Amino acid sequence: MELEKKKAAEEAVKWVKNGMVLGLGTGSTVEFMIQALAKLVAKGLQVVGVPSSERTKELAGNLGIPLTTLDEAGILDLNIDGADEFDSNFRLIKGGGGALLREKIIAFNSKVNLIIADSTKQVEKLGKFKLPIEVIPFAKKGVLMKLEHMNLHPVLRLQSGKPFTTDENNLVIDVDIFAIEDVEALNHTLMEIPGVVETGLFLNLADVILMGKDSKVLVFE
Ligand code: ABF
Repeated sequence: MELEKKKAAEEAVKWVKNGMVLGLGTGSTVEFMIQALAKLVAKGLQVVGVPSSERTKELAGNLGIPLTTLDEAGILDLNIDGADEFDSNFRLIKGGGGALLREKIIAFNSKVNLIIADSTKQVEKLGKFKLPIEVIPFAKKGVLMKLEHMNLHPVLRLQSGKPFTTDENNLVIDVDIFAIEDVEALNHTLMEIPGVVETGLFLNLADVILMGKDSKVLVFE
């Protein structure tokens, strides 16, 4: 799968034009893209990136990619990000790496959203991967009870035995949505729960998906 990720990532940087303001996603596929982008920057390509996580900020910064903030940038020309799952309707589950909130804000503020993925991410039905939900710590108990009541089998995400915290100092609760048919309605219901900041369901956001498949890259648009 590493080869497929790298292939998709290398294809993605061909979409980058001189002078663009870029959204830089998070995850191992994006890391291949950042490495490829850094090589182009070293050869003179002029771009500026808005990182979607502290992890991406550190990597891109260390590799010499000029960075800015979303406040400074405003609308981004192109956002390149990974995904945990995607279906044929371009609906995504994201947030396995815990960066869903900033990733969704960047995606919403980008003219074009390019998703890069290996072929294991393509699914007929979303939900084999648990859906991450970002939650304000104060609301943890109530949100967990509500999600339990909705039969979504919520699990508070842990890291080294402690609650995982996002770059925005929130918690992540992972839920099982495989049995759900109407993910749009589910997303709406989840967003109505006080304390839920964002979900990892990215609906109507992806424009193009580049999927590595063996040594090729398939383009879905
Ligand atoms: C981010 O990284 C996420 O939203 C998604 O959770 C993850 C994909 O990771 P990888 O590219 O490592 O599979 O884009």
